[in-house]
Amino acid sequence: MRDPIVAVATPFGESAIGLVRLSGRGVLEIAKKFFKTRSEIKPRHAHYGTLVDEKGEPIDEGVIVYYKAPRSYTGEDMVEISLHGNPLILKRAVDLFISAGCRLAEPGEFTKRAFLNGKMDLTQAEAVAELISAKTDLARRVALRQLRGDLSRHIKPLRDSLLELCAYIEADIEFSEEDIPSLTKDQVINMVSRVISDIDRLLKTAKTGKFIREGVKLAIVGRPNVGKSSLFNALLREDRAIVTDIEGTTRDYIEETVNLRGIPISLVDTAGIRETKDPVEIIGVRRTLQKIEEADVILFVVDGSRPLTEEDMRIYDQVKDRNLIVVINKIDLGTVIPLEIFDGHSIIKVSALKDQGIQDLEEEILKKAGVLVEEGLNIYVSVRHEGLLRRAKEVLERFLERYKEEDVSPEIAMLDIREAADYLGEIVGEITTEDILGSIFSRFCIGK
Ligand SMILES: Nc1nc2c(ncn2[C@@H]2O[C@H](COP(=O)(O)OP(=O)(O)O)[C@@H](O)[C@H]2O)c(=O)[nH]1
Ligand SMILES: [Mg+2]
Repeated sequence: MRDPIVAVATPFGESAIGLVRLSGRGVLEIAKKFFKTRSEIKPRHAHYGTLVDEKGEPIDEGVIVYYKAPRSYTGEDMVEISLHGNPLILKRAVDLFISAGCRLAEPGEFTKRAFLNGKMDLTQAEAVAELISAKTDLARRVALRQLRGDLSRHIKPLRDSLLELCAYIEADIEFSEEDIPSLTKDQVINMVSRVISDIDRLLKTAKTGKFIREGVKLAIVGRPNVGKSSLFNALLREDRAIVTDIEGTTRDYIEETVNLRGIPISLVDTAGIRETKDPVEIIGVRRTLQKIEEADVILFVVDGSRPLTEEDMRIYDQVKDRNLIVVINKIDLGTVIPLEIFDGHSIIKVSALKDQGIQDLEEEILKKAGVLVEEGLNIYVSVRHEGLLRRAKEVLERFLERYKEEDVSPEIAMLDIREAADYLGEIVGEITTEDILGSIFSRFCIGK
């Protein structure tokens, strides 16, 4: 068992209950020094008791639960003490346990230990953080499925079949003289091709997986007064941005997130990108340009009830090569502008004021972003998984290409297939390094 660690597992601030968590060698003894119960503490039982300081003075009352290894979250001996959620009390408790031999846990250290002790694999450990930070119900569902091992159940068989292939090839090398049935060239090609097509199926979920986790970035641009802020509010279904008929009202961008069918969409209402001498507005314009740069989808808004202006066209020129939706606003006033100018782009007509066409626009946003939420599909790979899947696929494709054409020596074939298997192993954490673990767990909060 590893050295004892301690942390507060609940958020900082006043709350009904705050939880202090300990894990590692001797934590029950450490806890008992400062948490006094009447009866003896039994594993998996809740015991009422008193937290006391070095002099035996009571600090708070609470409940302790002891989880004996290996039947705990981390797989080690663990103690969880629920106290009143006062930051002073919780800090005091942590300090006392530190004085008794604990060390303050690093971010994600409990979950890291759960991984190191084989309680969960790496995709499941990642899912813990995702479950905590999920911003939509879909994101929560996807995280929970990953936590339950759905992604691993797809990755592991792929890795296993590559390892099996390696074993065959290895047997061929070692017993080449003997009469052991070995794989035909076609069989090898089939096995590898099947793995590649399974990898492809997973890769197809990557884009949506990224959007489910990180959201789609959407920037609303257009000259002043076309109705950007009104559209922003209509998509948000509330009045967040100030709407006026005075030009340049929105001097800086405003950002809010809406949930479109489970995908968090972060909407940015931009300041009009116009030339100006006003120093405040200059900063707004600069920051706006940055937001436009980062956007996955851009809504270019024009006022359909008036002829297009030079300024409209100047802004259009700046964004026309991007992933763009042209929004013709104010259709309640009729449209006078020729739409051919925007040929090649999706065009959606709306009235932000009268709430017309907003649903069509929402559909188009998801389509433009490339979101593919399939009914019944329960895994969406993350950016980290995607990178490793791509590398595995590249290696296998390179191998197949050569293997089909020439006599690849079994030693070389082994190397390639082994490399691909290792990339898949890195996804689930069968293959790992301190660096990989560090970059994953440092993103966790303390106490998790
Ligand atoms: N008739 C009509 N007026 C609109 C519509 N959308 C916005 N407006 C009006 O246009 C003016 C400018 O709107 P605003 O959202 O502030 O434009 P922004 O400068 O592009 O952010 C306001 O008076 C709005 O009420 C619409 O769909 N129809
Ligand atoms: Mg505005």
